[in-house]
Amino acid sequence: MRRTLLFCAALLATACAYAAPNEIRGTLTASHGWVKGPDGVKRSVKGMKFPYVARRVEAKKLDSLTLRGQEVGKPASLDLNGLDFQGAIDAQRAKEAAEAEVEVYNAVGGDGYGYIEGNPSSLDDVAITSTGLGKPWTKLTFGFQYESSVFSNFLIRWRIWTTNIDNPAPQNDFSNEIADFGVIWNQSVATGAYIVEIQVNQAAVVANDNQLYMATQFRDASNLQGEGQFRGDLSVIFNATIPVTVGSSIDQFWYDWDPQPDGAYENSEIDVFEGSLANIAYKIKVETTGSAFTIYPTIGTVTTGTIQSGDVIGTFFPLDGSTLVIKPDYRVARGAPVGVIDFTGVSPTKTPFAIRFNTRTLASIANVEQKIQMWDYVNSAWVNVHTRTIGQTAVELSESYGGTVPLANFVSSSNLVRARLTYRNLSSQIPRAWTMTTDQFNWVILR
Ligand SMILES: [Ca+2]
Ligand SMILES: [Ca+2]
Ligand SMILES: [Ca+2]
Repeated sequence: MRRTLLFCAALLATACAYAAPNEIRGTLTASHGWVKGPDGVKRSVKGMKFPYVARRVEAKKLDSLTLRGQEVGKPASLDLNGLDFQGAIDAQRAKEAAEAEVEVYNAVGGDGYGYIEGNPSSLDDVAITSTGLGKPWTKLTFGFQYESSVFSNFLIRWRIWTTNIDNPAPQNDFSNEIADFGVIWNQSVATGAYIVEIQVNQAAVVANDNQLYMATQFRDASNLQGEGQFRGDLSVIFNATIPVTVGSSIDQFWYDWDPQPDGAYENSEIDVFEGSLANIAYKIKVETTGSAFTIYPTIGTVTTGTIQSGDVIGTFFPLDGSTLVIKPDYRVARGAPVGVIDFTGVSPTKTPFAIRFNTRTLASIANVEQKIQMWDYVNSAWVNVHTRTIGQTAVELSESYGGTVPLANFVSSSNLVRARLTYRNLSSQIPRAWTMTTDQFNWVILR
């Protein structure tokens, strides 16, 4: 059943009042989640760092007394005549045309933002332009209204599906999920509305379907799986007065309220606003030149440890019955890795857009610390990409570099890339006769 919501007509009063530039910049760390790559494989984004810039905007509150099933009187319709949104849109487009990235969806702009009080979970249909198909996302913009006067950290979770189906209640009515990840917002903010642009290129989100269904959830930050309580003092921001300028969205959204937010979006929860547009304020940009290359090491050198069996060929493919197995060398400084393999490859570009590693490794003992590092040719230093503990069960890992060193630093003037895989035993009591097995080690470089 579709309900009609009264979206405050007072939006008009602020439609022309541009918010003062009041930017907050920082970095958000992914608490959990994954993104499905163009090859259909889910890859973890946990621990990845996303730079962001946030700005204050004005957003008007709906009268919550009119919500949820009550029929409301028809408010005065919005009169957009005479408001020059097009000028602002054209200026923004001209600015972005000069950049290497392209908008494929834009429901952000103007100043007619709004929110429903106590709405920490909603979903909107997002039709991106065909330009965005198969291209890695660079920036994602969204908004939140912070209602409490006291700040505490919260978790923002995004879930993106490509198919809307009708499942029996109370199941979610969306399938074919391409991304589900969250970040912890820990920058103290005052009560008010914020539009936030985050840089997500490290996550290498790629949509192969132009019809997306994208949910935003605000939850308790103590559950790092994104399953915490919904935060009633945070609300999704809508762009209520100007239509979607790039891509499209039907004038409706999925209001996750029945009987309370549960993170399942049902077609019985579709809602509209009376006199205002029901589009969540999202913007998506992609890198149009992006394409992914798998890079196999041309050289693999065991710089610490001795080879028991195999060679670099064993690291090309996982689960191929071919591996590189090394034994530890304890003639190293105390606490230093006892197994180190240095790999060299050739990059398809001097200016990578994203660098990811695919590995499958194990040890013959438990509690072995493993690091992946990349050589920074500019600063002549190894830079850590990922650290984890491995053991006797092989683990496949697909990890992108999400740090702050410019990716071009990792490519030499002759297009070489160097990476290092280290093994260090964390237990001092173990027998010294053990082995480290590398079944796969390669890069995926996006350009
Ligand atoms: Ca629901
Ligand atoms: Ca919509
Ligand atoms: Ca192998």
